[in-house]
Amino acid sequence: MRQYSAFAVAREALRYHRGWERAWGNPVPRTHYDTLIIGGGGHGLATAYYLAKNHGITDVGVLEKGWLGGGNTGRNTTIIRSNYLQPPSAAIYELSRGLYEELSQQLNFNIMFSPRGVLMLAQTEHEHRAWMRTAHANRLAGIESELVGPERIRELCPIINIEGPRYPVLGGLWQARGGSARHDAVAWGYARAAADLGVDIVQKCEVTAIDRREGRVAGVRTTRGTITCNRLCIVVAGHSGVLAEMAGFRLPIESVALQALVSEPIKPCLDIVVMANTVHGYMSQSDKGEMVIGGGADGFNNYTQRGSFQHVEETVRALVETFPIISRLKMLRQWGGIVDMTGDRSPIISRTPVENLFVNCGWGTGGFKAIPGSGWATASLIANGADDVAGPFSLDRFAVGRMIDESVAAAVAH
Ligand code: FAD
Ligand code: PYC
Repeated sequence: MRQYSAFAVAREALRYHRGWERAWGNPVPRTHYDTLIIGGGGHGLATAYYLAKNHGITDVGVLEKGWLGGGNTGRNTTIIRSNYLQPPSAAIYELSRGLYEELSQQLNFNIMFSPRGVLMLAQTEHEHRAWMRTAHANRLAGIESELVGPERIRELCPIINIEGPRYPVLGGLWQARGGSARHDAVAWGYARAAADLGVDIVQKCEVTAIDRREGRVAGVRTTRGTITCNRLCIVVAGHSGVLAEMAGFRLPIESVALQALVSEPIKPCLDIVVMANTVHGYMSQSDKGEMVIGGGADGFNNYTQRGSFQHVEETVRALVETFPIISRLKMLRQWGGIVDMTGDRSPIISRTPVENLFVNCGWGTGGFKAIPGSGWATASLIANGADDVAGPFSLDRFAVGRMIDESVAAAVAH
């Protein structure tokens, strides 16, 4: 693979950009791989990349039923932070945030990481206490975050209505090194770097059945033929329950729509990410000037990738209350993704009842920020059979009651 660089851009400019090669290939799927990954979202692609990069396992196929990043990875609002409460979460999200800082250089692909800072407002006494507890826990875990008061919030975000008609802003949890990145660039960057190391990325290839032999995984049947494998990892977010059923076991996952919308572009007015969880809305401004807006998840299970109308209304009402200057904006577009929710709002990275079949899911409303760390830990679990970071997120926690409760840190109403 040729390096992307300023020189490459200059060279191509001189020859009408005719010399760029494909970022990744379009291989016909082979009939056997050592390791198969189902799902070409950020987590599946990052897992493939770190299998090759960290463990030298390159006989890997990634099977994606649609296009890369066409699931939640390309539908999310790109918030990156690591200010979670419990030690296992702090470990994986901070690993991830740290990897994001270097990812453009590591992948030689500009993922437009923008550490602009993430502010989570406290608009009730209860929320204020919760963030105070999180700030203490973060300090113990070595994560930089701080509790800030209304004056500092006014400086960080002049457009905020501090007095608030219903919920005045009492303070907030500020993570200065949080931020955002370009979501589909993360998928494309991992895909390109993994393909360069020998991984086959196969799009338009839906897995329709999972074959087992004597309790072990044997392979998959797909819309492009049968493929055998030694190891299989299911990384399909909202469709995890469907794939687990194909393999003969059940997951403690519910699939619900989470939606987002963007406004028409306006001049720069917000240079941080703000989450107002009491009123159920959050907002940032994209490089194009659009206000990127989201709220809580839908209240019923479904697979529609749309979201319900009343949620748009509720979210916008909450944000107009918090940022009155957006009241005259027009909505440009709206979309939804199907998120995979666990009861404790923490992910599952685990072996399964089927030998050599692994699962990575349950990221719910918050897995974009986790892509690098999750891929790193999942690759290590697959390669070595165990991993310290992934360990606490194993499936058996639901059987023995070792929950990792992140319902507050998840920060999106469910
Ligand atoms: P996906 O990106 O969904 O990838 C799974 C892939 O599996 C899909 O491409 C799908 O086509 C494929 N697949 C499914 N079934 C099959 C099959 N049978 N065969 C082959 N392929 C199959 N997280 C944050 O950290 N910050 C945010 O600000 C944030 N905002 C969000 C806003 C919205 C509106 C949504 C919907 C989500 C948000 N999230 C956020 C959550 C985040 O997007 C997800 O947790 C993350 O993208 C999950 O990545 P993934 O790779 O696991 O899943
Ligand atoms: O996990 O920070 C998050 C998040 C914000 C919006 C959706 N998820």
